[in-house]
Amino acid sequence: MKTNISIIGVPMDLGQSRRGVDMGPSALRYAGAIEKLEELDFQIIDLGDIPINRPAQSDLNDGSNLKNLKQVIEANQQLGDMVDQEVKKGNFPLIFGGDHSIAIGSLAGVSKHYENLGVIWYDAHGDLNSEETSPSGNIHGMPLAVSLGIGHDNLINISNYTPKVKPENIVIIGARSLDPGERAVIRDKGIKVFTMHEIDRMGMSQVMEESIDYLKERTDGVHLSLDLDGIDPSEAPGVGTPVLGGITYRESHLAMEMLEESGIITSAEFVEINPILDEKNKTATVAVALMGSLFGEKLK
Ligand code: HAR
Ligand code: MN
Ligand code: MN
Ligand code: MN
Repeated sequence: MKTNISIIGVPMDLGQSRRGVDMGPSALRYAGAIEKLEELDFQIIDLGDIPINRPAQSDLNDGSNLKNLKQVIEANQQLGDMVDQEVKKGNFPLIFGGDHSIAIGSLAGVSKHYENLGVIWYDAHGDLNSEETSPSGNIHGMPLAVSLGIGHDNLINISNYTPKVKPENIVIIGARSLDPGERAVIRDKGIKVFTMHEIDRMGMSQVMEESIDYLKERTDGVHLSLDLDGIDPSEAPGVGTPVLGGITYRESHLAMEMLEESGIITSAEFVEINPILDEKNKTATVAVALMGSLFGEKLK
């Protein structure tokens, strides 16, 4: 029997400075995410959107330079608890962002259920900054570091344990904008990265084959964290921090199909869709198409 998919929307835009990404869950629903998954014969449990506590103005509320720290912690704690419950019930958690800071909660919820959780970070960015290295103070540039146990105490200890993931269980795909501090983390921790350079040279097929083999060997579950800015802005324009020279739609489609064939993915999130910056909901439409591939749609 197919596992049920539990959808959790996180209308969060406080992990960065441009408003609009809070509408991501609506955009995904409007683009037909649920219908697509139902067509693929999954039982969908739509848990709706979790409430986000919006401050009157952008808050630097604990004297750190982390924007909206308190709200980001609250939302991620709640998300972590919900994801945890769904995994306990045997459901597949599928999280609709929201900015990428919500990966902190997703990983907090899934990670304790696995001995060695793997993570695929499909993104133009590394999201490996900390308070010390961040050029922006935006927490959406930090979730992978936080999950490794690097960062503010109250972020790394969400759900009361740290770290959520080991560096050798991570594969970053699509990186093309890495800050100096992020490069240092990648080097020091030995994180596996397929930058756009490798995708160009090897082709997506080989990148995915190697990623899947690598994760299969060492993990017992894999969370796919898909930031739509990993895809080229010509095809996914509705994102807050577009970076030229990204992964194509076709390559992404292939990547999702190969992940589906491998059977390694046990939870996923689609983040950073900003409908205000989009062209006729194109980016959410791309995301829904990729969900289709990830969950087994093949045109025959
Ligand atoms: N690296 C930059 C920072 O930390 C930009 C991060 C942009 N992040 C995302 N997530 N969109 O991938 O501020
Ligand atoms: Mn990201
Ligand atoms: Mn990104
Ligand atoms: Mn196809």
